[in-house]
Amino acid sequence: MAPAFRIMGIVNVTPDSFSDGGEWFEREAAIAHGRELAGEGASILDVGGESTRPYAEPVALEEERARVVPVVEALAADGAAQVSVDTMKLEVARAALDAGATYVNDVTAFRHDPEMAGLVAERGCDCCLMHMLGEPRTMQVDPRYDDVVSDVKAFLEERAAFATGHGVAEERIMVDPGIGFGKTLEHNLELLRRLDEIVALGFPVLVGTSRKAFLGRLVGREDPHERVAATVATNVLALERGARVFRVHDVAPTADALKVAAATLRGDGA
Ligand code: HH2
Repeated sequence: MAPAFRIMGIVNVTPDSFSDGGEWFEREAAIAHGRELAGEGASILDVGGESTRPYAEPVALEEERARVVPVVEALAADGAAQVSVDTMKLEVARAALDAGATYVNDVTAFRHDPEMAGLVAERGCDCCLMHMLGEPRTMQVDPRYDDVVSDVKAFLEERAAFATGHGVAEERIMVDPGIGFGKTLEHNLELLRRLDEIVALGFPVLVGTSRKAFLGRLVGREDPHERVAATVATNVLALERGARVFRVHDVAPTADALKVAAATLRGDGA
């Protein structure tokens, strides 16, 4: 039987967290962090060099490539987990695939760089197509939908058709409702509540709720590090509704919770 879930551990190579350590420290810290997450049960490591947080400023191509490639190379060489690159830039994705990544996580679902679809097709790698309203700099400014679930579903269907139309094999595609990307608190909760409707598209569904602001608002926690229990709650509910891949910062508690949830739901893990 296929595993009930996979965990995608988040490996950020962005200067915010290790600002005064210089480039080498940042890189070595990211590699060590990725190894730790694989040890805790992440079967995918998602390496990103550009923040997509609301209002974040874009990072230049050369800078992003220089951040991401050495980390991808080291983690891919370990062979402990599949390595994903979290980028919307064609050239960064290509360089990461050359360095051993086998998964492209593009939060624009090939809209920023439509040639990304051809690259994924040519390399035969996995990809995630995520819904986002607008772009990171502006997406949280008054997002509106007719019906958030139907709108997101139609978008994902269209992007999956775009990908397969460019030669990406259906079994290489995962879809993601893009929690927090141009959504209010209510939109996020409705997407999670009705996630089975996204699952009905037939592609494995990935969800990324980890430490996000809407959870902080719900439980009154300003510090993202204190949103682990809130994150775990969303992931258990998403598993129950059919999600298969969970993008998280806190792999160990998520793995424990999902093991228990999967054993309860499927009776296969005890
Ligand atoms: N969320 C973020 C980044 N990439 N990719 C997918 N597929 N789904 C997501 O929900 C998702 C994503 C949020 O990124 P950011 O705000 O940059 O912070 P972090 O990477 O620490 O989560």
